[in-house]
Amino acid sequence: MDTKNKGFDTKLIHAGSYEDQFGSAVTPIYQTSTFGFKNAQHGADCFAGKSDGFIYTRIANPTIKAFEDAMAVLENGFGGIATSSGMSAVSSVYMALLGQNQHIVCSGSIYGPSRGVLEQDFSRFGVQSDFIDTSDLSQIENAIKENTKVLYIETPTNPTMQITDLIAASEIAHKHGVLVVVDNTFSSPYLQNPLDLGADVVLHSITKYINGHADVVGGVIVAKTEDLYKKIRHAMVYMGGNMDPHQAFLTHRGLKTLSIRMEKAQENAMKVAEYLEKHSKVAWIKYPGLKSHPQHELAKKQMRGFSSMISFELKGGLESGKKLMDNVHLAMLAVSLGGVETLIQHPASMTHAGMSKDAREKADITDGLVRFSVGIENVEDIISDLEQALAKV
Ligand code: LCS
Repeated sequence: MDTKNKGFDTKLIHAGSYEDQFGSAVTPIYQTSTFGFKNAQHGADCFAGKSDGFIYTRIANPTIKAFEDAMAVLENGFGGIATSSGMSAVSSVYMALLGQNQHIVCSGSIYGPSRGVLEQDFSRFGVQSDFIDTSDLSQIENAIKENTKVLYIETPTNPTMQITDLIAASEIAHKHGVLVVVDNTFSSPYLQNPLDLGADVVLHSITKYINGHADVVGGVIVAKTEDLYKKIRHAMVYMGGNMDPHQAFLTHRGLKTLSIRMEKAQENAMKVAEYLEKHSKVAWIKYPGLKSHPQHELAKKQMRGFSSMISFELKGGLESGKKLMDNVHLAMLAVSLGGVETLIQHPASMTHAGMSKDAREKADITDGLVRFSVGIENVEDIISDLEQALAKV
């Protein structure tokens, strides 16, 4: 269905849906590794790109394509590329856009492995990386070098919730011929469209808000132009990082309720953030929806809501944080985020444990920081769970 001039929710439900011979309401799971050609010429034409036919599921598959097409529509890009995990999306983009003796500038506080794979693995192939506070535009300007090819931004950052001005950051990068890649996992396209704000490539761990049900690991990339789309798809296909049809089916099913899940989650998050901000045992809290957040005004301008991720530290730091995490019952002590269930975790010893303490400190990931992913349960229950756990701290 052509959803071009339709609203976001209509796009969520109908983009990437195609009629088949049975009139299926949703794209079925095409659980097949390969596709037969009509004849030798058809096979040759498929490989030469002269025919649209499917070839082999690592290259493309109807169930995966339906999800990719939906994401391309939702992010206003040329095309989507679904991947086996969020990290596969991140690595495919690095692989496609970086080479020997080339340089990437990244937000300092990004998901630990998105940084680690550059420092520990891409560095072995001569890729150079620098990590800065991209919410400070002068740091971007200063970090760009002659050989810089990519500016990689998370906004809000995981887990420090810093917001980068995407329009201004993209202007600086483009002035120097640098491509802008944005990890939009924390916002989802419901709240923010980086390609509309100047970025060239947007990616997601769909494990989070896009799928939303804590039952699939996956990723997706959306490129703004055909050229970038082809480059990144080539890297993904050759590295073998494709999503599989069952993953794509579940993810596309989860995607359809993104708006209503995100609305409820962020409404809950605002109430939880207000509760924590007033609590006498809380030392500091970062939630973009609070006026106390340093980039609250920017978040209001750039995003259509504030999502449902909160970072905070208790007075008494790590020891108090551990007590809290050991005493919550409704909130699950687990990594991941953006699902229907509330989760709590400790970045310094969990998601960002792979970073050196020095790098964590520079990126404001303190030892006492606790990260809270607010779900869509009754908010009174989430708050009373926190209340009883905080009483034990
Ligand atoms: N980008 C961001 C912003 C993430 O938060 C994650 C995972 C990834 C990429 C990688 O995605 P994955 O391969 O796991 O699908 N973040 C996690 C987190 O904060 N806790 O557990 C996983």
